[in-house]
Amino acid sequence: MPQKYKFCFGPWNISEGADPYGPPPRAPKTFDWKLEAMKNLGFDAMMFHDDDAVPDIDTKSPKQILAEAKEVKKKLSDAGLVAEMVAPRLWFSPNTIDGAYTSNNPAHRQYAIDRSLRCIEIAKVLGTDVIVLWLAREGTYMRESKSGRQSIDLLVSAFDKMLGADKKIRLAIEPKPNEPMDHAYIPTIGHALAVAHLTRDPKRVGCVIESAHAILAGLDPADEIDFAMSFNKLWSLHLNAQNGLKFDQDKPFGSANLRVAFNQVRALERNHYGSDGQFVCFDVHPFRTTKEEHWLAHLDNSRKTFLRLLEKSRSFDEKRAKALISDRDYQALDQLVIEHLLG
Ligand code: XUL
Ligand code: MN
Repeated sequence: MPQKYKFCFGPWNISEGADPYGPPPRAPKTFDWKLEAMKNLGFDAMMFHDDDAVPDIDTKSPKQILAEAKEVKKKLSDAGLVAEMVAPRLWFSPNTIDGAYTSNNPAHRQYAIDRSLRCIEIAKVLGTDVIVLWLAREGTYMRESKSGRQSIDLLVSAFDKMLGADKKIRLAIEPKPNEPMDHAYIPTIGHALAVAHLTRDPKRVGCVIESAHAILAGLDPADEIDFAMSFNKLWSLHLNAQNGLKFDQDKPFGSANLRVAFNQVRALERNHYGSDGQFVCFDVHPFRTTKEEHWLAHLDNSRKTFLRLLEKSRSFDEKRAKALISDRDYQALDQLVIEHLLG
């Protein structure tokens, strides 16, 4: 049976277009507006940061946080949607200016752990066991400011506290090699899966691949997918596109390089991604110039492109490809792929 894919995005993917050089070109939309948009687009699930579910989370009591999370859960259910994951947003607070779990300030490290435990409580209410950890500021702007060895110990100790707090949750690490940091401590899927083995429950530590992050690390996202899925550790996926080694662009899926996108879809197919309930999420943003009336097109287009590439993957002449591989005629194989993509 061919895999049927389920699709997802997060409220931050309907973004206002702010960049460091000028004001946002679009005014923010409410959570309810975004939820309605997601429903109308026919997506299946929403990704959350803890404060997407409970805004201004640091000013609220645990009781209030749970009450607001319950309201969000009800809104989701009423819209026929589910929560795909919750991620602690550990990079906005003044307490995480120098990193979260690896901050040089012990009080700030404690803040990061407390906030992560609250995030787990929110995930339980929203009905997901996946906690995504994008380790935004776990790294350095200058190498001498932190010890890499101590930072790995601190990361493992933080993960252990989360795993100990709830026996069901799974931690999905989302590696990224740089931005906002010069160098991050968990830059690739290999790093994420190696660190998993230092924790108290390696079975519950896996990963999320984001296409753009893999490209920023100089890797092919399709190889990262194959690698993670060889360990059964790909629990979520952020598809998007990235034009070379620049800032993290989060372009619509397929936008920068159709062949790289095609190979990601092929890797998902051969590994039966989704058969354990995983979603295909698009961590994409509108182009900065996007007008309000076109605000959702990057999400719809990413899914459209994914589905077109799925057809391309399923109709690829595997027999011919195999024969060319046996004959070591990679020039003809290259052309076979190009002609197939050109249609
Ligand atoms: C940052 C990024 C985040 C994570 C979730 O580059 O991709 O949006 O996906 O925290
Ligand atoms: Mn992402």
